[in-house]
Amino acid sequence: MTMPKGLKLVERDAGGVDPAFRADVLIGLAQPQKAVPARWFYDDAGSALFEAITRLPEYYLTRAETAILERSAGKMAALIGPGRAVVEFGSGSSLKTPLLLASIAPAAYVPIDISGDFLRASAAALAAKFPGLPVHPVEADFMRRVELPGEVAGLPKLGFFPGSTIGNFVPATATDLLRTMRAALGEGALLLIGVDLVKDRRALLCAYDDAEGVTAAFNRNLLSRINRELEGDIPVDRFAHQARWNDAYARIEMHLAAQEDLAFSVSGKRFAMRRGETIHTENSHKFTRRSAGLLLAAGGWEPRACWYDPARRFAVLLAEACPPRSAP
Ligand code: AVJ
Repeated sequence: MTMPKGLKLVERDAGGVDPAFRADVLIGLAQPQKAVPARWFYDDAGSALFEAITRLPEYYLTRAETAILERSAGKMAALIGPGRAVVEFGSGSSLKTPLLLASIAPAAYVPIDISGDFLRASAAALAAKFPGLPVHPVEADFMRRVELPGEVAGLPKLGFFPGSTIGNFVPATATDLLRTMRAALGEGALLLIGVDLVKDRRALLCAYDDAEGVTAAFNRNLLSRINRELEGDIPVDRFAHQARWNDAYARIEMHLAAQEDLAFSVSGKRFAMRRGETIHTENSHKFTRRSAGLLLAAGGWEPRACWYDPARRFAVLLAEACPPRSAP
């Protein structure tokens, strides 16, 4: 088992806080529509709450995508071929990765995650499950350009971006991210990407507003994290979780709505909110096969194949890095 300590590319200030978190929160809270980027959900508590979400009856995404990887593994493997370095963006601690690794005979596995503890735990679990597979974890924010470990430099790559995480980004940012991935993965790379599909809006709203309130806790944890890490005094329990369907952009939005006029400070800066005013915390875009294909193409990836779960709630697409643009 090859299991190096891993590359660490996440910055920390004197208090152990990523300075990009402070900057994003202070800028986001100063906007007319307050907003904090969704990637800051995933501290250790947030990552654990997300794991709980994936087990909720309402949250079909994880089960649907796992079913696709189970039932279509053979066809995927035939198109992907053996000997690639699998580079997973935002590895978390999923069950999907072993399904993929077991079917394609990869040459190495490179999980990239911003949450160091989850990264190390899942990398160690995978290395134990696949003795002989070199595992090279990278603790990094994949939104910035990630330098891959030297050990996989000569190998063809398969990017793996499951979970419909691409849906968290507005189209301009999603396109940038796909281009960044293409640049990091190199010529001849493939990308296996999961996207949640447009469907009945009630089913979508329930998936983001579950009966047990786990998604509400996940949403509110962002405020607790701000209080913990950025010297905040936000009255967390005065905020209500909201899930909304934005039809123009085909996306679920999560917000935290102030239940009364209130004020708080973060990092020594004062903020005030009126009753009903919200902090926008997440977009989760939903796709059709065509809209996903168009986004991939805009990001420099040519869609090659698409698989669905039996209920057609979710899709996994395989795309190939476009050669540098020639025609038309
Ligand atoms: C991990 C980004 C795919 O958008 O469905 C789950 C996160 N947010 N419930 C999603 C999430 C609320 C999730 N992704």
